[in-house]
Amino acid sequence: MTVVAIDRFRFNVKAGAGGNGLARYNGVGGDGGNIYLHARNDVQFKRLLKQLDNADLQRMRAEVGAAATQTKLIGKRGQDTVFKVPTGVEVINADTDTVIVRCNTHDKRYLLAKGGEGGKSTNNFVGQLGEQFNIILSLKLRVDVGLIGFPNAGKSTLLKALTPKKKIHIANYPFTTTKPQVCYLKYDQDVGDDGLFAMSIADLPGLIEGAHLNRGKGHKFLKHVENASIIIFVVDATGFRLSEDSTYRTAAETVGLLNRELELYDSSLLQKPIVLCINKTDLPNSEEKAAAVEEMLREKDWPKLLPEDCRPQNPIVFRSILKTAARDFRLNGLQELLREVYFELNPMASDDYDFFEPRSKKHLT
Ligand SMILES: Nc1nc2c(ncn2[C@@H]2O[C@H](COP(=O)(O)OP(=O)(O)OP(=O)(O)O)[C@@H](O)[C@H]2O)c(=O)[nH]1
Ligand SMILES: [Mg+2]
Repeated sequence: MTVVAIDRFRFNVKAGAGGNGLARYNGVGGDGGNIYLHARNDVQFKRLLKQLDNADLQRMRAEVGAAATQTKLIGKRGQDTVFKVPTGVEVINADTDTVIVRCNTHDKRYLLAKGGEGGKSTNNFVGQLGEQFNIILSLKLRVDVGLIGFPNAGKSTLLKALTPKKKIHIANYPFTTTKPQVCYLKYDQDVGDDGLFAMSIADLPGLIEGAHLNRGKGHKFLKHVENASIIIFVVDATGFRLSEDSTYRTAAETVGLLNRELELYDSSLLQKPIVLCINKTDLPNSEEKAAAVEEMLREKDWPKLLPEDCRPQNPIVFRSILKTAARDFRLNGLQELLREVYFELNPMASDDYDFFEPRSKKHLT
C-alpha cells in the first residue's frame, strides 16, 4: 500500500539571469539557464523533494550566464536545470492561481521558466533577469478506482475487504483516513495465463457537506478521482451524523449530498461509471434502509424525493448499486463488477492480451 503523504508542493522559481556584456569590446554576456520539468512515469513525488534536499528546499533555480570579459568576449551560457516530476503533475502559478502547464506526457520536457538574455548591443549590454514566480506543483493520482464517501462510511474497510492482505487503518470515528492511500486489487488467472491484471484503488479521506466550499479536508482530495476510470460511492446504510450537534443524514440523503459535492467540484466527473455501495447492511434494519435507497434511485428524478439541501442538479445514474457489509467481507460481487466495468472501458485490454504489454501500474506519489 502507498500512502500519499504529499500531493502539493510550493516552490519559488527563478531562471538564470543573463550575464552582462562588455560594451567597449562588443562582448556578449551568456544567456541565463532555463528551468524545465521532465515528466516521467517512473518518478515519485517524494523523489522530487529528494532532488532538492541538498540544495535550497522550495527553490528552483538555474545558473546565471557568465559576463563577457576582455579575455572571453562571449560569456558562457548558464546551465539549464531539469527537475524530474511524476507524469500528471499540474503546475499552478501561485501568484495568479492559474494553471501554467499539465505535465501529462511521459518523457516530455516542459519549459517552466526562461532564463534572461545575455547583455548585448540590443539591451545596452545589460544582462536580463530570468523569469521568476511562485508555483504550486499539484499531483493527481492516476488510479483505476477512487473511493468516495462521508467519514466513517466504511471506505477503508471496503478497501481492506478488496485487498485483505494489506494493513489498513480502520476505526469507528470520522476522519480516520487523513491521506489518500492506494492499494492494488489483483485478479488471478483472469487475463491470459499470467494473471497479470490488477487495478489500483485509492481510498480518500471522507467528504462532508459543503466540501466544495472547502469545509473539511475532503475537498482537496477530490482531484485524485479526476483521472480515475471508476468511482465508488460508499454510504452507511444507517446514515451519518458528524457530531452531536450536526444534522443527521439518512443514507439516501448522503447519496444526494455526495452527488452534489461531486457536481459542484467538477460535473464532468458524473460521466464516469459510478458504483454505489450501500454499506453496513449487517446492522439491524439496514437491509430495509438500503432497499429504500435503491427504490428511491429507481425514480428518474430521484433528487426531488430528498430535502432541498441534499438535492443534486444532475442526478447520477449509477452503474450498479450493491448492498455490502464490508466488515464481514460481503461485497456482493464488487470485485467482478469492477473488472467488468474496467474491460468495458478498455476493450483492448482483454482481447488478445498477450500482444500487449502488461498494464504498467502507474499511480505515482
Ligand atoms: N457493522 C459494520 N460496520 C462497519 C462496516 N464497514 C465498516 N464498519 C465500521 O465502521 C467504522 C468506520 O470504518 P472505516 O473503514 O474506518 O470508515 P471510513 O469510511 O474509511 O472512515 P474515514 O477514514 O474516517 O473517512 C469502523 O468501526 C468499521 O469497523 C460494515 O460493513 N458493517
Ligand atoms: Mg478511512
